[in-house]
Amino acid sequence: MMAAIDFVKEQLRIRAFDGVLTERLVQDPAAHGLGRLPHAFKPDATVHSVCGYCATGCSLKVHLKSGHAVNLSTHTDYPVNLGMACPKGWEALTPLAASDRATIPLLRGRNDELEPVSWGDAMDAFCGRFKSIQEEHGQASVAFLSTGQIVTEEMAFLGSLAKFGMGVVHGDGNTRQCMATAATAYKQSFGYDAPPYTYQDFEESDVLIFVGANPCIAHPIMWQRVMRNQREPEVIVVDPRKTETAMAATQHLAIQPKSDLALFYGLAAHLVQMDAVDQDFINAHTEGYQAFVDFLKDYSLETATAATGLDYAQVSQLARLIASGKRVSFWWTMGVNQSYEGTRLAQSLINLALMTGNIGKPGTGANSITGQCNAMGSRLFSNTTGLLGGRNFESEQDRNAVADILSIPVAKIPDQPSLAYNEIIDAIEAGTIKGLWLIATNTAHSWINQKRFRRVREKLDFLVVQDMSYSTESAEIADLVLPAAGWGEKEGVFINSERRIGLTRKVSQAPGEALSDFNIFRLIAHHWGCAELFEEWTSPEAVFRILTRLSQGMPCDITGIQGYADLERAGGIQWPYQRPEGGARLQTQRRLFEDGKFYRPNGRAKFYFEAPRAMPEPVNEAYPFILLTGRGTSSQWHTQTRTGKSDVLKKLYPKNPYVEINPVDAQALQIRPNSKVCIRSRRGEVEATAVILASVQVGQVFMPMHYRITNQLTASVFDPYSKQPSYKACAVTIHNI
Ligand SMILES: Nc1nc2c(c(=O)[nH]1)N[C@H]1C(S)=C(S)[C@@H](COP(=O)(O)OP(=O)(O)OC[C@H]3O[C@@H](n4cnc5c(=O)[nH]c(N)nc54)[C@H](O)[C@@H]3O)O[C@H]1N2
Ligand SMILES: Nc1nc2c(c(=O)[nH]1)N[C@H]1C(S)=C(S)[C@@H](COP(=O)(O)OP(=O)(O)OC[C@H]3O[C@@H](n4cnc5c(=O)[nH]c(N)nc54)[C@H](O)[C@@H]3O)O[C@H]1N2
Ligand code: SF4
Ligand SMILES: [Mo]
Repeated sequence: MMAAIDFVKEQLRIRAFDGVLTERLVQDPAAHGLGRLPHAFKPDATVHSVCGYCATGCSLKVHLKSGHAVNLSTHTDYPVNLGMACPKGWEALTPLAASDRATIPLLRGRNDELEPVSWGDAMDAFCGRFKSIQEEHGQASVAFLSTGQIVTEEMAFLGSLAKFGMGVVHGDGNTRQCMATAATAYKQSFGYDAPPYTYQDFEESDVLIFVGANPCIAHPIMWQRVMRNQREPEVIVVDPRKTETAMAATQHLAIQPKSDLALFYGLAAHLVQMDAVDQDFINAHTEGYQAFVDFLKDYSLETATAATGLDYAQVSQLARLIASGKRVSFWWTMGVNQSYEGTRLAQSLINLALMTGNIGKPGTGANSITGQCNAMGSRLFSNTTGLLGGRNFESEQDRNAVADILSIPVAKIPDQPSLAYNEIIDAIEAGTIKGLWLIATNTAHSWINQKRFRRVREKLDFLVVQDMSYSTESAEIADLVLPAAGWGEKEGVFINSERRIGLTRKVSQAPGEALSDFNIFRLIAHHWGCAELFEEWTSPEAVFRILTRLSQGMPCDITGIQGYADLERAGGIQWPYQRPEGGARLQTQRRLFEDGKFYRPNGRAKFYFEAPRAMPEPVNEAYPFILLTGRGTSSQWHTQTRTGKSDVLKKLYPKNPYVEINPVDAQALQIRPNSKVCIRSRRGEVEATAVILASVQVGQVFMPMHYRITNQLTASVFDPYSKQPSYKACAVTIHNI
């Protein structure tokens, strides 16, 4: 009886505290430091902040006037962008003032409309609905899907709150759509998810091979770094399309979609035959080479030529360049990662770097370029498929280590990894997951095979969307919308493509009652009744210090960084970073594996390989074209919830959805420029404007992902190891309307 009374008293205490906290968070944000600009900023200060769009991680200088962010300029001394920025960066402040900003929580009411509610009611709905779903269907019946676009402190908070506090078992991120392949490939080959390069490598390489990457559009400032290369480099672009990057390169290999694996195995076989390999490096630092050589006996430059549709001369010239002994670097992005055999393809590039000793030295490397501003942060600290700090949920030792560092009971840590994004969607379809929480991702536009996703959504009992904007495709179909602050309205760190941890600052007030994701998580922790686990998680910087502790002894060890001031002073810091002995100066550019030691238990990198498979959805008579998808312009970002709000950017890209088609095909189908056409796949039918361009090959068409129609066509096909969607190729037919 006493115990029951104590329990009730405790509940009342929590509720009373919650009430006060909620009131104060909403009515008097200054009480929690939410509303004020950080005290360090004078009303007319210039604040250094890292851009919140792509993974390049440029530093921007935001100028305040009377406490308001009025404009920005670039930062000449920052080692990433050296004073440059792309159109999205220049326009980074504009979306903050968009008219569709989410300013108050919305809850779907009796008449099926989303209606404004207080944060208190929103929290009651969030906790009440999710808890009752868990009571009825089990702990694992609520899941979350997060992002590579919130700060690392928020990602870690979300993953820890959901998994340790709310008993959620399954949570994944939109980084599954993007980086899972590279992460899996590195983990297997190197023993840890560790892109090895530093941006200086763009400038120090003699031969840069870009595979399935269009940095002119997607990472313009990385491309500027290539342009600064003084070594007269050969720049080779392997892409079915003659992209902006391919046009600027010294060589374009217009490969047939999804034939890359045959190309790189053919090149590897040729290098072996020519004895153009670095046998000393192979012997000292790798494992599995002989098995790889045995496997390669079926491959040659001839098989590569036959499979890819490339000229023999082109392929053999590439082989000669790789064999030349110069500094060769391999770079890849979504043309590799978003493939049904992406992991092995990424590893075919890793294998080439390893066998030629092109790793750990200036201008070399097997280098995956990341996409979103904090994709790398999510890979290490989102606590989704991997436990905090690049650990494993299955490992008792790892669970104990995390429980120890966080001072939480080890029983709170699940002993199984999360289902991947696609498996969470499958579980919703199967009826085992009933509640879903989306944070900073717009699944109802960006996920593959949208019609299926819309059908699956109907099976959810409760969908929560936490976003900056009311008008996203996902927010529109939510049961509860939690209004979030965006980039520039909160602080924390992003980790860029070269592992550089950079600080992003609060320079503007979030509108209305929108709260930073960080404070939304605090609020939820209190309402859920698990705040005692997060007593130390009081501010982003306090969490950053927790992250440094979590990194201790891991390959990403950043125990040398004491706080945000260190990051600001140093111009960002690449992981790993332990404090140098004797106070040695920090090098601003650092690459991994200079000592040839990899993270696998025996210190050696491993060769992974597997025979290429046929395309899951090849063309046929009914669907004779391969649809390629990707980035359209440097002024468009993903589902356009931010770049679609800038009048300046809107002038720089086509307003309406379009499809690019080769002139030969257009003529055969009597499609005229700018006419309306219908594109149909086995999953859907959409309309777009025809753009006739020789940059796409005959038999292929291209549609940018920024328009919501594109993913109505794509197919639910995934890489078996990384579970990343194969967005880049499906069969379609096209005709005039
Ligand atoms: N402006 C802008 N910049 C962005 C983004 C954005 O939305 N807008 N998004 C960011 C994010 S999250 C990401 S992940 C990156 C993506 O950056 P990228 O990967 O560079 O961009 P994509 O256009 O998706 O794909 C790159 C290329 O892959 C090619 N490709 C398709 N199939 C194949 C194939 O089978 N083989 C080969 N070799 N190539 C193929 C496509 O033709 C395309 O040109 O960009 C980041 N930067
Ligand atoms: N067909 C096709 N589809 C693709 C791709 C492709 O190449 N082809 N690429 C895939 C790739 S690589 C990616 S990364 C995904 C991207 O897909 P998404 O992540 O779904 O796209 P975004 O538009 O970036 O969505 C981010 C959402 O977060 C919100 N937001 C921004 N900042 C914040 C914040 O600080 N807090 C909160 N709570 N919300 C915020 C934005 O308003 C927006 O709604 O798309 C994938 N989809
Ligand atoms: S290149 Fe990327 S990080 Fe740099 S300004 Fe453009 S969007 Fe921002
Ligand atoms: Mo991405």
